[in-house]
Amino acid sequence: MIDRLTDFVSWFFVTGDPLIYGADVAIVLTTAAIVFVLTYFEKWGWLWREWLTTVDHKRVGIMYIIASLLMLFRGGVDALLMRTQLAFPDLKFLSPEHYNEVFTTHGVIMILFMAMPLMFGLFNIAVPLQLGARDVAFPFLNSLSFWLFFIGAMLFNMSFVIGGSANAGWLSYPPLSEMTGSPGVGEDFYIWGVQISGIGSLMTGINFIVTIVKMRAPGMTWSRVPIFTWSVLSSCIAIIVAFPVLTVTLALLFLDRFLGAHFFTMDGGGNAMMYVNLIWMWGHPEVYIVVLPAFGIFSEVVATFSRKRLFGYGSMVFAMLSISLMAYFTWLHHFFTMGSGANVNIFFAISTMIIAIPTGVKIFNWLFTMFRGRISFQTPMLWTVAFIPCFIVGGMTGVMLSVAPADFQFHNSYFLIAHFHQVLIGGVAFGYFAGLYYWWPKMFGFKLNETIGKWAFWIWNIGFYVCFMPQYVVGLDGMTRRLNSYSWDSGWWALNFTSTIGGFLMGIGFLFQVWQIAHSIKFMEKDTTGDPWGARTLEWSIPSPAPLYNFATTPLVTDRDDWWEEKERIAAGKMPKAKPELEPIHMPKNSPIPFIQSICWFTVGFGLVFHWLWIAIPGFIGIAVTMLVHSFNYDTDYYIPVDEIQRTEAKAGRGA
Ligand code: HEM
Ligand SMILES: [Cu+2]
Repeated sequence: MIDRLTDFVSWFFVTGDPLIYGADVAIVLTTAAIVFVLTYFEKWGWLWREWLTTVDHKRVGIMYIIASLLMLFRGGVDALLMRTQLAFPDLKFLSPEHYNEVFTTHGVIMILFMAMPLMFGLFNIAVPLQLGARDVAFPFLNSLSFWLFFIGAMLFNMSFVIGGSANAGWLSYPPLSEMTGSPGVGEDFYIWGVQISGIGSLMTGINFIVTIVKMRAPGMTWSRVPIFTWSVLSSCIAIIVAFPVLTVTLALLFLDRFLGAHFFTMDGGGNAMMYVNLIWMWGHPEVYIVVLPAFGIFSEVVATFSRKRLFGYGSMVFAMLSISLMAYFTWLHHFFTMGSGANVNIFFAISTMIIAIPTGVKIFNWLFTMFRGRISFQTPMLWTVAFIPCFIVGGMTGVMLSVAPADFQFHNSYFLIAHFHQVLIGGVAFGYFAGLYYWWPKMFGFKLNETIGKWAFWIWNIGFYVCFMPQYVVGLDGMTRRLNSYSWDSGWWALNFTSTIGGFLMGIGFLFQVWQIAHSIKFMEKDTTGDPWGARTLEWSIPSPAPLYNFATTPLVTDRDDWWEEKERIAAGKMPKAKPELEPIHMPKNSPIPFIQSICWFTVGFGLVFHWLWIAIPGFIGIAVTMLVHSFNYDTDYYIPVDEIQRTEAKAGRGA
């Protein structure tokens, strides 16, 4: 009996590595600390009422952002572990098996559990406010989406200490990811972690499309929609087309593993390349899904900090929408080497090159916006200005990769790694940082410290180039990706060592950002204007942080940069726009169901990972029951009375 128990424990928990034991201890200590703090300060009720059950888009946004920054930390530690292993030839720091796990978790976490939620956080913070709306179209669904993402991320992260991590790469190609290649539970954690959070992403896509189409303030015609909101729309259109493909692909892979189906195995009539096609039919649009909103952020920031109207608004919108369409015709550039023949490769090579055109248009628009502007280099603008050259180089190397015959040389080399980090860090991460700095005062009512922010910015940037430029060279010199070790005679040491130094510099940059946040909270300088940057769109017309109901009265939009024009009118001595009488505001009620249902999803995922139906089935029942309960709940809304609105506005210094 005891033997069986110890066998089970050593199989169930990951053992044998000091790193893991360290993580075990850290997890137990952190959990204990959180429980202690919440109990000591009697904060459980507050946590439950104000956060876990909230349907307020602003709070959901903040939760997304906190979770994604934690994931940035974990993904970053993974990256530094790999860079440490590669700092010298023949190092034994990470075993080959462990290295496989680390690049897999790093890739999955960075894209799906860092970039996606940080992006959704910014959607939630900014879009309803830019539209002059009370909330998103479906606040309940919004909260459910968040919890599905969160629980998916937890499930995936858990595999670090329970059961073992996935190790077949961030896209889990078969046959490696089939039972024969990966008999452990790591792949199943991958499938269910990504699957559950993916369902959440799909619902967010639907939610924001409906919000943007239906909830614009009166007067906000399509040509007056703020550019960030346009970028969100183009990203969400790509989401609702791409994510169902991911769901189906993962479901088929799961059937292969769980029931011994043969969708992707060579025996039994399956085909592994089918998987590769399907996953990239989601995967390529996915990279545009995460970068389009970054383009939107850069556009807002560039206009605000140049104190000029965005140059080429119409072409910007057209470029973004055409990218979200063209994203579907390029997926095969990820495997030109598959052997599908010259004609197929030509089609996908050309379609990929064509995408460079709308991207180039955007770069010129940003430059022309800055041209003769009164530019102020505050942190959001710094990230934007750094992004432009970085993305140009990343884009050019992308075009190099799209030359199909040349790709036979570049494919799966460090040249590729350098390229995609250049667009993912220089485009996506820099963009979200710009957005985070930009909207931070709107979220919390105070700005982040600029001096520490500038340090963080420079360290990140220098680190970036030191880390990734050598990788282009070492890639051309023949170093392949996912390589855990190399020898002295390869001649790759100096480049790799330099790259590792750059990686650690970026880590230090991240620490500066953490310090910056902590410092800014401690020495908080409250922003009482609600518009600390002198910005242009509606979200800056209300107090910071925005009151629960956002706008005391629904704004009437008469211009693209409505708030800027209003400020100009007032400065010119004209009357501000007349505001309608206050009326009670219709609001959605908080609900515990999204949180509870996500726990049921977790149970389902966990049960299916271990093939324990006795856990999975109650989870399914729980999902059905919570859906039913919510369907028959008619007590979902309430009104904020006028006197309460008056009091809130007066407190924020606004006579309504
Ligand atoms: C913070 C600095 C970062 C460093 C130092 C870094 C470093 C690395 C390294 C060393 C690899 C493994 C290369 C290999 O052995 O094949 C890798 C892979 C990868 N990284 Fe990063 N990375 C960073 C940030 C990011 C970000 C921000 C993203 C996405 C938003 C990202 C996405 C990926 C992906 C998708 C892979 C491929 C994983 C795979 O091969 O399955 N990385 N990175
Ligand atoms: Cu692609």
